[in-house]
Amino acid sequence: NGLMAGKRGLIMGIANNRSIAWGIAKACADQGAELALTYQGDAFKKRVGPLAAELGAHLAGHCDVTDLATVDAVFDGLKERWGGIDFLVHAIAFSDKEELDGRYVETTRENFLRTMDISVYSLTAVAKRAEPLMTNGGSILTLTYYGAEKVMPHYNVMGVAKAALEASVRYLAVDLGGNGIRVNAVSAGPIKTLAASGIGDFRYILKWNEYNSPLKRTVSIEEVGDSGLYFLSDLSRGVTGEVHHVDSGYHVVG
Ligand code: 0WD
Repeated sequence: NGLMAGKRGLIMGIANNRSIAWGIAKACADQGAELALTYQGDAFKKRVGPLAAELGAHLAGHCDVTDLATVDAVFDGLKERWGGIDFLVHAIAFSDKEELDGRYVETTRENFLRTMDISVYSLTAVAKRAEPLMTNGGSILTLTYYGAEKVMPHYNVMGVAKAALEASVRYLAVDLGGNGIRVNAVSAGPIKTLAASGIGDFRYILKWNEYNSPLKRTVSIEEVGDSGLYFLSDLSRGVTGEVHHVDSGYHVVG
């Protein structure tokens, strides 16, 4: 029963119960999806383990996208366990928080490359491994932010990375479209998560969105989860290469 009945998917990027990926996982499980979750390192295993249990989800193991052997292990494990998957959520990003403050021009080459590797290349790396598992077509969803389109204070190198991520969505949509695999992004408004706590003056950004967005409030992980559900389910079967804003409408005014 439900929109996701009979569908199996991998969710990457749950750090804790405030993660956007957790909002998406809950929405999918509520609609009957069977889920596998990855975590990054033992510290997060302690948090993600109980969350997996709450949804009856499979723990698909440690995955650090900078170590492609751990990515291969996750997809090999899923092939063995399920034979294939129907959807994939990529909610992973990282940059040195020292550089999510002050001027973009100060970005170091080392952090630029690391930010691009973890926040951009990883989508292509997982899409490549998901493609052979999506034998009945599928849906891949990533998370982006308005800082890709307009300069947002402190977002800096992450804004440049999100612009490249959004371009990757379009190129992947073309590459995988022939196999019935769709690739889309949700551009979420600011939400207080672990990753967001690294961004300078984040509370100000939250308040700014609250005062200036058409809905006059920020969005929740449940709201991003419900919009994510549309992209992961067959409701959006005619949609690919899209960047969809779930931001209380901020992008029409900001
Ligand atoms: O305001 C916000 N919070 C917004 C976030 C607005 C718009 C977009 N986003 C994006 C983020 O840029 C990111 O792409 O949403 C995505 C999810 O971020 P989040 O929910 O805000 O943050 P958080 O709860 O900290 O999750 C980030 C995940 C963590 O999950 P896991 O389970 O993997 O630990 O990214 C993970 C991080 O650990 N992560 C990595 N995962 C694998 N390999 C790596 C890595 N090297 N680095 C970070």
